[in-house]
Amino acid sequence: MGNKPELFILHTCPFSWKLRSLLQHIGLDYEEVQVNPLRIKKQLAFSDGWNKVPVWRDTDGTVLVDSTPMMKELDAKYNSGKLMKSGDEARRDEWLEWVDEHFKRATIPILYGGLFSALKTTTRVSKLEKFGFFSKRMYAWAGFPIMWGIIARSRVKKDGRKPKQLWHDLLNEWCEEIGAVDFFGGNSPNMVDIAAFGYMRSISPFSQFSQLQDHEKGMAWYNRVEATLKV
Ligand SMILES: N[C@@H](CCC(=O)N[C@@H](CS)C(=O)NCC(=O)O)C(=O)O
Repeated sequence: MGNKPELFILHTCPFSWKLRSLLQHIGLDYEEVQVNPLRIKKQLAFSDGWNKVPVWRDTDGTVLVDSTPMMKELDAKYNSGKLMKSGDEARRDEWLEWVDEHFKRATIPILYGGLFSALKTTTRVSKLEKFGFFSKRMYAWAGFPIMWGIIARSRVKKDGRKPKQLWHDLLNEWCEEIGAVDFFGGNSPNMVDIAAFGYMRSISPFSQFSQLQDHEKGMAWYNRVEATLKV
């Protein structure tokens, strides 16, 4: 344990991006610990069997897990609960659930939904994550048939839409709900904006992000949220 709170992450994990976005938005000083994807269990042994990133460890040893509850707790503890404040709690909760459900499901298809796409993504993941020397090479080659062939292909097939179309449909629905104001939260982002932004931002290290950038309104909102980050 250090003298700063720590956030254990994988660089390419969408849930980790939600937390990083929240912490940058509220401007909290913390240490980022990038775990080795093949050593998660060992490196997160203190998480009491959770063994998934992100995990938060405070300087007093308090451990928080699971991205959405974790974001709520950190907002309450370090940001006077401002991001969860809402004049319409039912709408906030409904859309937080909507974002968690739909944006989460859309990340794998866009990154791994095509054979070439999956190969590009796993090569990039192998560079961005802290693998060991051999596991980096092994993942770049062995990871993509697994991600594409076993996980992504069936999801794309089941949905029936091209991954880009899926994202554009979601962004249409999202922007429609936001309406004429700048953010879901009104004049400033609230928890739902930050969660949605985090999922979208997790695509940004990959070339497939350009397919999201084609959505003009969605990107205008994305850029407005990005401008509120303090780092
Ligand atoms: N519900 C969790 C999901 C976290 C999650 O699935 N993280 C992935 C990386 S994106 C992970 O750590 N997987 C490792 C494993 O399941 O062994 C959250 O929102 O934090």
